[in-house]
Amino acid sequence: MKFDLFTFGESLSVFISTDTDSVLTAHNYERVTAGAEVNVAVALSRLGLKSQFFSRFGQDQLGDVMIKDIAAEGVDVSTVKRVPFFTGAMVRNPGKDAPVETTYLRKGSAASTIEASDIKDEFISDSRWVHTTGITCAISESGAKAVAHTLERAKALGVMSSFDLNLRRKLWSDEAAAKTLNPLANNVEFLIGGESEYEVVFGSKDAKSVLKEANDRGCKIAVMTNGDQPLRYSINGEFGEIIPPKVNAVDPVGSGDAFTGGTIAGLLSGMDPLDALRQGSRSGARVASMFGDWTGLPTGSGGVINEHN
Ligand code: KDG
Repeated sequence: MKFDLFTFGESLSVFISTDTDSVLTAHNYERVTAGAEVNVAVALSRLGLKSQFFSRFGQDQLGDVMIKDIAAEGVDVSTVKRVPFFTGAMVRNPGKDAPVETTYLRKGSAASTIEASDIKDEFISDSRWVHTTGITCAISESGAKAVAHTLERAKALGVMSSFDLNLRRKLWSDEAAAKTLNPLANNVEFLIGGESEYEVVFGSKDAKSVLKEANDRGCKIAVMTNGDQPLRYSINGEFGEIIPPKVNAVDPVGSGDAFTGGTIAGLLSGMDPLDALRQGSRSGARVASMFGDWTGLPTGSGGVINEHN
C-alpha cells in the first residue's frame, strides 16, 4: 500500500485581512493554502502518515504556490492536473472582533472541472482510506459525480472511506444539497456532519435518531459535531458524547477538518473508534486555539499525536 489516505477536492488560496477585521476596510492580506480535503490530508501527514491529494489547479501562479505549500507538508501531489481555468480563492477577515465573513472566488474554477474519470481506481486501491466531502459536490455537477464514483469504487475495492457533509450554503441551496448529499451518506466507515448539516441532509437534528439512521445505512461511525459543544456519536448503534478539551478558541475555521483527520489517523493507527474520536477532538480543539487551518495541526507518528502537543 503506497498511501494511508487518498482525498481530492478544491484547495483554495485564502486571503485573510491583516490590518482590520473587515474586508470592507482592509488593505493588507496574508495568503495561506487551505480547503476541507487538503486540510485532512495535511492533518494525517503531520501525524506521520502518507497522504495523497488530487485536484485540478489553474495554470497560474496561485496554482504553483499552492501545490508547493501542499507538497511542503509532505502530501503527495504527483497526480494533480493543471487546466486552463483559474485556481480558486477565498477572502475573509480574521474574526478577532467580528464574526468570520467569507467570500468565495471559485465559480468556474479549475477544481470545479474535476470529473469522475480523474479518479483512477489505483488512486483508491493504493490507499488504506479515502476521504470525500460535500463541498466537492457543491462546486459542480461533475464534482458531485466524482464523489459518488469514488465512494462507490472505494466500496467495490474494499477501501475504507469517510464522507463529511460539509454544507456550504454560499454554494448551493439546502434543497439541492439534500438531494445530492442524502444518497451519498451511506456505507462509509465514518460520517461527519454538524447539527444543521444533519438537519438539512437527514431532515432532523435529533442526534440519537439521525446518528442511528446513519448507522442503519451502513455508516459505522457517525458523528454530529457542534462547535466547542459536546460531540455526539453513534458507533454501530452505541450512542455517546465526547466533551472537547476546553481551549481559548481564536479561529474555528479548519477545526472540523482537524477533528476528521485526527480521527482517521487514530483509526488507521489501530485505536478503537472511541479513542480515535477523542484524538480527533483534541486535534480539532488545538486548531481552533490557533489562527489558520494548518497552524495548530498536531504532530505525531504512526497516526498518533505526540504527547508534547
Ligand atoms: O473546513 C475549512 C474550510 O472551510 C476552508 O478551508 C475553506 O474549503 C473551504 C470551504 O470550502 O469553505
